[in-house]
Amino acid sequence: MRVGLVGKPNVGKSTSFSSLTSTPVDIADYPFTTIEPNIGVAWIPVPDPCPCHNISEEIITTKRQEDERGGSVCNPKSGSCVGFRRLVPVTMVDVAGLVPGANEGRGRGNQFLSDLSRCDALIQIIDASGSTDLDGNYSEGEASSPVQEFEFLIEEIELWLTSILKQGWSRGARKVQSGGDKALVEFVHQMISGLGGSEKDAIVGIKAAKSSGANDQPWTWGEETLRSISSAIRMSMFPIAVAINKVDKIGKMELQRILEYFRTLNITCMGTSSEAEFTLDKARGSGLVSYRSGDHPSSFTINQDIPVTPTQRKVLERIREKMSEIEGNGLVDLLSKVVFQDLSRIVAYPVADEGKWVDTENRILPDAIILPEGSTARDLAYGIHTDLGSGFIRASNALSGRSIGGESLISMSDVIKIHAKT
Ligand SMILES: Nc1nc2c(ncn2[C@@H]2O[C@H](COP(=O)(O)OP(=O)(O)OP(=O)(O)O)[C@@H](O)[C@H]2O)c(=O)[nH]1
Ligand SMILES: [Mg+2]
Repeated sequence: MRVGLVGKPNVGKSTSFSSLTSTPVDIADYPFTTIEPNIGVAWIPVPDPCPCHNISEEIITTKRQEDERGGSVCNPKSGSCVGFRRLVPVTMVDVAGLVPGANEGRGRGNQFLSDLSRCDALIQIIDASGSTDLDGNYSEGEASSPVQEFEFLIEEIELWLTSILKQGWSRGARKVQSGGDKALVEFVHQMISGLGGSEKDAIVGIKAAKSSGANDQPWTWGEETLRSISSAIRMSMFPIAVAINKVDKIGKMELQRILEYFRTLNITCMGTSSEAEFTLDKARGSGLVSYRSGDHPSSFTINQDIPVTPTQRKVLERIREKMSEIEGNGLVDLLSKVVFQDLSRIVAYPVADEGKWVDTENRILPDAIILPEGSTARDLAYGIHTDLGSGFIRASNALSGRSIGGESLISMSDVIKIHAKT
């Protein structure tokens, strides 16, 4: 799972990245602070409780009541689980800012878009305060609006995709004409596969061309038709959610107005203050505050056993006051919505022993694998290891005890043992 942070320069992409991944990166109040992409891991809670809450008392040695982990008894190889709230990893990519005209070489040009290859979704960080223009420079009055920021970004990504399709389109489309739609889809698939585009994305693109009234001689298709293909491919390959950032600089009504706009477009959106979350993440790192990632940013507690200076306390209380006005639980919550709602991902827990739910080293539910909805037991096997996929014989559902075939669908929170040839 890979999610890219995009937007015009100077909006808080790197601040968001740093708070989500607890990784220090360059952050500054001018455009193009980030040039090379930052890559890190964010941890998001699985919406359903970890199956370790279903483990019978007979097979665990740790007593739940005595456990500081709120009853969780699993042993995640990575991440953690407290109170049956299991955290799974999402790779985050923070790229350079995008400016209008990037497709013609302005700013960093299109180079950075290649950095987004293989991202499953994008989160656009938008500056709610509107204090900088689309190039990220401060300007008098309202320099640019959230709507403008959103529209130009979509346009730039689509123009970039169009320019990729345009390269050798008519020659390539003519070459595959005897193969019909199937060959045309394959031709488009090849062009976008380097960016992580799938056959499904190519099918969606060709369908869009047809329904836009394109003729049945694809090699004659012009800019407009290729643009409709790009638009459909963009929506399929890079669904976009929006973080209305820097909400600490605007009023509640103004935030509601902006959110309303994106909601009518059916876009997942949330008001955020990545600067506040960044400060809280640092404060948690140094033990000053406690909170669970994904809970509301005003819900932190100031720890009593560590001395907090009056200034620190003032800053923290100011954050609490400002954040308490905001709906939604911040960046981790937004990321969870992208993964589990927009992308409909599920989580399955493979084990080596379906009776004890452990791996070969006796670790309880060590792995949590994120899969697309509609994945089969065989897909899960491939998701764990290619050898397990190619040697797949059958699987068993550890909850029901039933044996299942390779084509059986996996559901959220399934605990599965894969039987494979070694
Ligand atoms: N008030 C406020 N300032 C913020 C917030 N998030 C980021 N900033 C500030 O905005 C400026 C730009 O932040 P960055 O994270 O470097 O922005 P960026 O989008 O990565 O910028 P580029 O890499 O140049 O494209 C910095 O001064 C941040 O401190 C926020 O939520 N509120
Ligand atoms: Mg940056």
